[in-house]
Amino acid sequence: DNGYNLWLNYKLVEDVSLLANYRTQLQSLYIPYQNATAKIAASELENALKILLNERVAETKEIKENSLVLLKTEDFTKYGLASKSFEKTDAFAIEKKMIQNKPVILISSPSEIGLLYGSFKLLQILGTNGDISQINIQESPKIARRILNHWDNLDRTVERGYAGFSLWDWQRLPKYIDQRYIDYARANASIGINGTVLTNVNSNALILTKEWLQKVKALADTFRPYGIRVYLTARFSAPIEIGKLKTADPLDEEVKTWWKDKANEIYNIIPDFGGFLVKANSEGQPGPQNYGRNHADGANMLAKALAPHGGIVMWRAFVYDNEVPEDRAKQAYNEFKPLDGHFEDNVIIQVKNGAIDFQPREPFHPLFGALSKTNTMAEFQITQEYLGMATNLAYLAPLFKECLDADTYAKGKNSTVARVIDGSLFNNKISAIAGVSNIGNDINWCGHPLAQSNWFAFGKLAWNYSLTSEQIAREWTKLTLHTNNSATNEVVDILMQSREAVVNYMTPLGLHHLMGWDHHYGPGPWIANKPRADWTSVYYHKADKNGIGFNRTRTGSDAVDQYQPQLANEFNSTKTCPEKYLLWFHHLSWDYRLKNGETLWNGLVKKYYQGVEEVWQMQTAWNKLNGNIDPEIHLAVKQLFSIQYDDAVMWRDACVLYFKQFSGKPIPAGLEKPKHDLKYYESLEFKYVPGI
Ligand code: BDP
Repeated sequence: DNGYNLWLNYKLVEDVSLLANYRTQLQSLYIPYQNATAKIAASELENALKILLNERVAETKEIKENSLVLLKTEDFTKYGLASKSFEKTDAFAIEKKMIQNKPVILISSPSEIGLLYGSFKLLQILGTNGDISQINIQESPKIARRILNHWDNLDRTVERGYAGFSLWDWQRLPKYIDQRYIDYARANASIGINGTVLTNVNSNALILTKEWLQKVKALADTFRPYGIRVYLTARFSAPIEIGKLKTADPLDEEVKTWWKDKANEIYNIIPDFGGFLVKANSEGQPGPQNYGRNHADGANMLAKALAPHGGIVMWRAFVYDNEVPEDRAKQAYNEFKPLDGHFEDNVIIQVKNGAIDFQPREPFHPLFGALSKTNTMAEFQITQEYLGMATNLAYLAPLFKECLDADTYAKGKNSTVARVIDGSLFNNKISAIAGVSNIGNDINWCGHPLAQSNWFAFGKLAWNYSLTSEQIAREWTKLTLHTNNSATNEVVDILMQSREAVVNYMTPLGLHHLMGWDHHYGPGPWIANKPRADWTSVYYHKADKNGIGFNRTRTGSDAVDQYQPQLANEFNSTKTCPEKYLLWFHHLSWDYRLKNGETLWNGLVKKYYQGVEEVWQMQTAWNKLNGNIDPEIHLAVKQLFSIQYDDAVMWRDACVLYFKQFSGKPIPAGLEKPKHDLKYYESLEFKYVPGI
């Protein structure tokens, strides 16, 4: 198994009685629709059932006993069914029903795409050997737009991509439709993802030219029947670069007209185009501030161009200007909070899960809940830029959920981030969630065979953020690896501890931004003296002989007060600040006592050692699974764990030795000593790491 089939890796049901039960209930298929999406649902079901049941479940022209029936709700009365209503058009139900006095399993939805989602759901139930005898489920997505962000460049390199080159073969588009595009769409539809931004946020205006839009159209046409809309990144200076205008000032009439015309052109070619994703005035990208305008001026100008066509603007809050702030964690809030209420209805502010930058652990971004009059969406990074790329295992559902489940207190208790972004807390018109894709043209899509679980988890949580990380891990494992019960438990345990292990050997106790310069792979707590202070590590950890940590309390940068008072107070005091965020919010002496009575120095060092120990545990547990997992996948992951172990030791030793210079204290007794000195780690280069 080379991993190509992802979680659509169907296999004959092994349990003989369960197989017999499935066969009895799924004897034929009835789908009275002919559009492309319905045909896909039929063929997905037929193809999968042929493998799962080792039997052909053929389509029939009328409903037979024990068939699988797919019906849109608008046709219920025709079949003598009581009417049923769903809140969302892509919702679905799967239930045992009598139709025309025949027992059937009915998948119903207001739309064909809902029928496709329901079909995939049923296949997932069968693939995890669920009971369908009394099946009765109803599902409705909580967030309307569930979007992958590809940081793919037009030359097919992928920014922060560790799984090969971009899937989009621009050179052969639009005439050549790679099977890969179809398989990509299938995988996404099977987990409810319904949007894709094809291009990098550090964008190239070329994509908006006539010739390139034809290529985009070919992809949009391919994805459409799978319910996936295409979006593009819009380079703010495009009117100058491809429009030959002298300015890109958002208040300039010619500029406004240029974008209106561009939107008209795009919608002529791609009628269901989703809209633009914009990174402006951030890391050198052009934006409205170049013309003395603010983010609302820029976003609204684009929004007005898209509005007549139903398009949206996802305007990123990941911004920082040329001035190095005292605390970068405060910048996005400072820029966007005053603009709350100034954005058009079809603008949504895309906020990273944390205020710095996709670190192994960050408290949730204070902008969540702070914009009560503005649509807000979350951006997660599925690709592991800061968590060991595609060599280290870090199952990210726990990271995603830490943010989604966090309570902002914006409207009292239970004002979770999830309720901000699903639009329910502030009654927003649009709701969305984005994940920066970890997908490339590697045979197994994501580089690390187990990193597919992160794509899967993102889709599952985007659909239903109430699922637990463990439920998702279990489902992914069974569908993908076909493990028996005890092996499933083992794999789930490995997945569930993996992200915390990475936090422990990279950035425990609230530390952040300790990674090596530019590549972001290995350790670099010593990084200093770079073009901007907030691109260095010393800016963030502030270690000196007196202690370590960023003082974001009221005696420091006061970032705590960007949160609601309950949280601000909690974070502000060492007594109540969760230890996982301790050094994020506090600068503390090396002798500070942790909750377990240890000194900060000893506790910090022990966390680093614990991280390595946890990798060793995962590695050992995985090695024992030999024989229970497909050999190709087992070997691949085994080798990756051995790399991860060495990486973890490197991170631990480099960080511990580096901080030891300041603490002046020994590594606690009983812990193995680093094999090299600090100089050795400082001299390591990562020339062969992709993405540099
Ligand atoms: C940073 C990445 C950089 C991205 C940037 C962003 O290092 O490659 O362009 O995020 O999100 O973490 O815009």
